[in-house]
Amino acid sequence: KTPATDSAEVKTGTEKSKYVSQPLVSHIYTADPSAHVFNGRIYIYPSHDTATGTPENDNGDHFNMMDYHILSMDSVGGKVTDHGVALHIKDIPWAGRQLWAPDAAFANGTYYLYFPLKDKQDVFRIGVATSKAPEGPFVPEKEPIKGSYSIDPCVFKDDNGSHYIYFGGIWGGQLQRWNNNKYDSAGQLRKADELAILPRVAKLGADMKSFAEPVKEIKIVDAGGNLFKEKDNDKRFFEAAWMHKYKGRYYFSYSTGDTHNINYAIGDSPYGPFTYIGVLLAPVEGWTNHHSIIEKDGKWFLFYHDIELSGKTHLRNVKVAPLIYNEDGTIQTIHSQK
Ligand code: FUB
Repeated sequence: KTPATDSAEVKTGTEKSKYVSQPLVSHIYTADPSAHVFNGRIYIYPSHDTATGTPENDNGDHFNMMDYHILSMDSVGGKVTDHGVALHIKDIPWAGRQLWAPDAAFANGTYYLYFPLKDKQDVFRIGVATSKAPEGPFVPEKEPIKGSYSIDPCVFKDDNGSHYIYFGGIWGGQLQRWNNNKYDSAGQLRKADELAILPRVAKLGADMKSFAEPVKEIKIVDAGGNLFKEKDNDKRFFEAAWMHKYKGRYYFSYSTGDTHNINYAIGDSPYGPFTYIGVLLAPVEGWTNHHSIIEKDGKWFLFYHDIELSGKTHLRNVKVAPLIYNEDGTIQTIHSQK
């Protein structure tokens, strides 16, 4: 396999960039890559997909993952190291099933791994585990984060040192069961003409293991300031929140799930509102689309996944592509399909 960036066809100065990348590793299946630069090195916190034989359904039961492996590399295109099992479900006291898309952060001289997992009542919560090394192994807290729910945590550090956790996902991610931060097992998906369900954010406490405030909804609006409806399903939030900052503005990006885009919206506060801009990553091979964005040595990169290695929607492989901004701060849509 050629290194990821060497085989790139990147068109700059146009509205779109075309890029064909290679799986970063092929000895295990990996997905949902949350990338960070720690100590000058790129660390990727992915899901570890495995073929458990769980039948496929709309709740994503077939994504029945048991552990996490952390990957790292010096630079994009460099050798990728798999650091082995960083956290296993058997070591999490409150675990039911399904370790989904994680993220990580560094503070207080400690690395924190945030992970969604169903508890013993089959309700998704967000857990946290700690390590003195970015690659783990991580030791989980005995309980999930108090007040946490649903899936796909993304932890963002703002320039003033505050950390915010973004999360949520509808359908199998159960966000439709949470209204005003209260659980309703009968909670329904929205009807076509109803306003779409919104992603969530909370500031983290200084201990990085608690929410410092009640969870808030995040507004994603169109150019006219209107919230999207459920029928706007090529634009509304589904799952896979990611936050990054570029030239002082906050970029909230996310998957539209059943329409398979990664979209982005820009705002002036970590809490939003965020104004919808467009598609950042066009649909990839496979049902899910999930990404992260980092800057390394002055260049920006998008980490994402597809199913090139397996052809199966629950056995994915992570990839990376360059991310290119236009002069006005908009991002050129990445079309990764060959
Ligand atoms: O990997 C399991 C789930 O699939 C993630 O939590 C979602 O974002 C989707 O990628």
